[in-house]
Amino acid sequence: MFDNLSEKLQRAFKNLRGQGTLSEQNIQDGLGEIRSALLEADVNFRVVKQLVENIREKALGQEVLTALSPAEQVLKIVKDELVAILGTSHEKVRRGSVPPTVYLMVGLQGSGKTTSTGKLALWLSKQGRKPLLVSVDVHRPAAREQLAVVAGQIAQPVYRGTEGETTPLQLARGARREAKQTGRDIVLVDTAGRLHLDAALMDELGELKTTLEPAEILFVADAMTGQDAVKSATEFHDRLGVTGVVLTKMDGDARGGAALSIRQVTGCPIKFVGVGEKPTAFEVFHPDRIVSRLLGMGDMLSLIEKVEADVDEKQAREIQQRMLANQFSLEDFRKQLGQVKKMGSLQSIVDMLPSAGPFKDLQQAEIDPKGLSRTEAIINSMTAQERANADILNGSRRRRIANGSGTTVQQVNQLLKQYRQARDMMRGLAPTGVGSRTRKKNRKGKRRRGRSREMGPSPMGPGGMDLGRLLGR
Ligand SMILES: Nc1nc2c(ncn2[C@@H]2O[C@H](COP(=O)(O)OP(=O)(O)O)[C@@H](O)[C@H]2O)c(=O)[nH]1
Ligand SMILES: [Mg+2]
Repeated sequence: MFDNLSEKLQRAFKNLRGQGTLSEQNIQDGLGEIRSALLEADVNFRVVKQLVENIREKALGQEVLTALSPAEQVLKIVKDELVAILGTSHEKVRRGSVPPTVYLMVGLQGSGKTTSTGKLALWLSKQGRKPLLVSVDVHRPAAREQLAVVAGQIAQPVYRGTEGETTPLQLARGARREAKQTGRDIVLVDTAGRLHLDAALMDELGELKTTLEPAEILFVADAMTGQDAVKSATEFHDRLGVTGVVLTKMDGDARGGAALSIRQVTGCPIKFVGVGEKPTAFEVFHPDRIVSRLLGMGDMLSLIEKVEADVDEKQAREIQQRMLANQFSLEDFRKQLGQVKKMGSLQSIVDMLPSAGPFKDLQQAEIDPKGLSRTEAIINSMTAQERANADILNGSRRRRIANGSGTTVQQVNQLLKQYRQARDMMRGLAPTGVGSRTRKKNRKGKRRRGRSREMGPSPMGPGGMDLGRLLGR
């Protein structure tokens, strides 16, 4: 998330970086770039205007601090302003005064309400709460069934209603009664959505609000819809008084501007973000962390923890030894991919890196998890002998491997080509090149830099190996 914005902001700061002092002119230039970066990231234009104005005022009024360079000074102002918009710490969810607490999940159809209801229930249950789920979409039985399936996946109870309960209100009341009787302390109400806002839906939700007195009305917004999400957030908020926002699909190529805009335009805090389809792909929203990431500072601490926990140092060293001895086999290649997979989504790791410095090109590497699995499947279908010595892989062996791994002979050939390239590259590096700073051309002809020595053993593979190249990108 936020890739484009942080890249643009980085560029704006880079241009300022060469300056000795902050003059009105170079602030002006930098602001222009910040402005267009924010607009391109789909931040609402009014929000941008306000933000840029605030930054200008602060930057101009700023004394020239000797401890900070002009770029750092502006960076700090921008960071403070973004944090001011998003809030400094995360907002806790509320509890009702009488149990069970009720939360209403509202939003347009397809925004991720049902999915988020399940995610939130799972999250709450991990906090020691006992949720009961209920869908009040009486118009679409499939919608209610979907919630039941979601509840099953996370092993939380769902209220299905009795025969006499035909209205949203009756269903919600029924759920509340059931929660009381069965000792569930929070009822999550998944409401009906529409493709567009209409009066009937608003009346229905308004009635639910009046009767149930929910502690939270969470507006579920699809981050990918950008300014449309901001518009519907405003409408829902005006009508219902939204207490918090769940921003979904932040794992997609959302430009991220919706997050800044919704908060600024409606004043409603973002409480959670959805980062995938699985029930666990759900995070408490931490504005300060997002801002650091947005500005390309990276969440280095979380990254370091992740790398330390997941990489098998010993195995990495063994592979390195074999590389040095020119014995890098397909088996080693596979082990290495295994390590990459163990670290979870590579993209989530790449996201944590600062978008500047040695990692810059990695951000664009776009590692495809499907490609990783395919590569593993192909190598798994080989015999030990074949893995040790790729040269014996003739046509009929390749056909057998393709069949066995559910791939095509072309894909097997492609993998072998990648492997050979990787092996040859290592031959070129060994014995002195391994572990040192290496520069080489990737396929697009752009220069790409491997991990530098200062970073220690690479999580992607030992010795500054170029992962993008290994994966044939
Ligand atoms: N990638 C991704 N997909 C999501 C996320 N949240 C929901 N979805 C998907 O969005 C689609 C619509 O979600 P759903 O919960 O049915 O939306 P509803 O109509 O508002 O209830 C489904 O295919 C979900 O799997 C998310 O955070 N990331
Ligand atoms: Mg739904």
